[in-house]
Amino acid sequence: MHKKGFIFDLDGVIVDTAKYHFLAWKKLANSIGVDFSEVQNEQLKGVSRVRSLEKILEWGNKTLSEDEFMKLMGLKNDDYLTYINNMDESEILPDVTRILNILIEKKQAIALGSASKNATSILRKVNLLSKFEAIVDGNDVSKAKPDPEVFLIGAKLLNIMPENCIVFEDSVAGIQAANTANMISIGIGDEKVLHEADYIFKDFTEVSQVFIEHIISNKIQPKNKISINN
Ligand code: B16
Ligand code: MG
Repeated sequence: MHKKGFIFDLDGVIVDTAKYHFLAWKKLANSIGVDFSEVQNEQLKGVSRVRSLEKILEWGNKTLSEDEFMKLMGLKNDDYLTYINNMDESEILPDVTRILNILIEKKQAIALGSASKNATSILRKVNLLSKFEAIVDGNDVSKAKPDPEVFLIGAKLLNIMPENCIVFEDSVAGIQAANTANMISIGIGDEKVLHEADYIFKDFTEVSQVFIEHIISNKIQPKNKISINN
């Protein structure tokens, strides 16, 4: 049996913390007289906290001193953490646990590749931390998605070549990062948004055991890439 590296994004893939980021950013933005839409919010998914605030300020045509910028990032995170503190296993997205258990049963390598600095505490809250062999999060990277750094570090920690890794992502930036890393990119979410992915599923209920087995045995190749090493 081949061993592959399966790298999961967190927010929007394992748990729907994207909705909490949206609520916290919107409240923060509104407090400085800026508003943004759910369509604009797509651009905040998967990108770092710093970049998120930069974008919100761009949308509102605002400039801030560095101190104010840091203060607002802190306020947003404090608000976000009030949502996180109430999380439990019931917030794991449908069939995530089923897929993780299939991968564990098949002795595949599993990592987390998230931009969030809160990733470990969220995984602990929903009781999934022990399923991951490696965690790469916002504390470990210097370049945010769409830079491939987060996934390349994940592959390295798993000791699996990037072309033998598979990324599950809900964000455009994350799919681009996986593609640049030469990994199989699997979009979880809306196909209109995630059309750059090799494969797209609405959620994990659509991902069959056979699909996973075919990836492991190299029967499924990336659609958007020229070749993959077996
Ligand atoms: P934090 P992911 C990302 O997580 C979110 O999608 C993105 O909206 C957020 O700005 C980023 O984490 C940073 O999160 O403020 O908790 O450090 O999707 O890469 O798991
Ligand atoms: Mg995400």
